[in-house]
Amino acid sequence: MSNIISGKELSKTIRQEVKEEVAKLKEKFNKVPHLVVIIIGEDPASLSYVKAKERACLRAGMKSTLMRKEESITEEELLNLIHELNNDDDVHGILVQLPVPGHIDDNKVINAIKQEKDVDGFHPLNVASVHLGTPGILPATPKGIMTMLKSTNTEIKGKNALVIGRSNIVGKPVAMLLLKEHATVTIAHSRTQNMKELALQADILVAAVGRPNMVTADMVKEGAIVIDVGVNRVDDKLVGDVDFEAVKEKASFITPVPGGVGPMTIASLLQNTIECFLMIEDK
Ligand code: L34
Repeated sequence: MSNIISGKELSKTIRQEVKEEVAKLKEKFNKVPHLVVIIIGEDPASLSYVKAKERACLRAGMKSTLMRKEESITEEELLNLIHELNNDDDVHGILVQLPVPGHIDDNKVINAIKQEKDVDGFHPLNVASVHLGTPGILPATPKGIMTMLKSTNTEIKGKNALVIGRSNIVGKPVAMLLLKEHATVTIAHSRTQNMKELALQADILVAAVGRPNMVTADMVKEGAIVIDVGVNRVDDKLVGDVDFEAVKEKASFITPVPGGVGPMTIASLLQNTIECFLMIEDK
């Protein structure tokens, strides 16, 4: 029987800490961190995520601007907007919600955001920091996952960690962060042949695939910590990548969906916005 790691509860604690920090920053600098989120198009899920980000910013006492752009925006127009925001002293963080429409090259967009304003940690220099283990802005979802793991007070050092998924946003960086904490890390993906065998050895299992019920109870080692990064919509219901009901009987800790990694992504974004603010204002 497992303990549920509530991202909802843990994120509340973090958001309260952020709120207190913002109040101190306001005293010291006479301004508060300002996050600008750009969203292109009308995808309802993306819209709900960015609205949640805006709400969290405002509740923490930060400034938030949500820029909604039409699907027809050109790459050049978007890059020009980013350049303007890069040069705007009133802006500390810039986030372009992904995915962007197919006619826009997301790499160009990510590269265009000034490193100090890269609250997502997607800029190549921030990506390099994760790989080198040097200070930098960590991508929000992996950062939230590490905060959840640490909240269990179990040792990561020497444990077998399996990360299923190799995306630039989650799989690759989370593997690097686990490695930094001295886990023995394996990255599995859609072409992995002995998935079950690898999974059964994992003390820490991170599923970031985007496939409902991909991780079943027969794949999970007794006592493992299971982190579910999936956000899949099935018949209007949100489910993760893990067969939660069955797996929770075997895991020592497990994260739910909703109320797990998602809220932690948002809380970590707020922490990153403070870090960017300090890089810009506290020189
Ligand atoms: N640039 N694009 C950029 N940065 C990001 O960090 C993201 N991501 C991912 C998609 N694109 C991005 C997010 O914000 C995924 N993501 C995200 C953030 C929050 C939540 C889910 C995905 C979240 O709060 N999920 C809630 C449920 C929300 C609902 O019901 O729709 C949860 O409890 O999991």
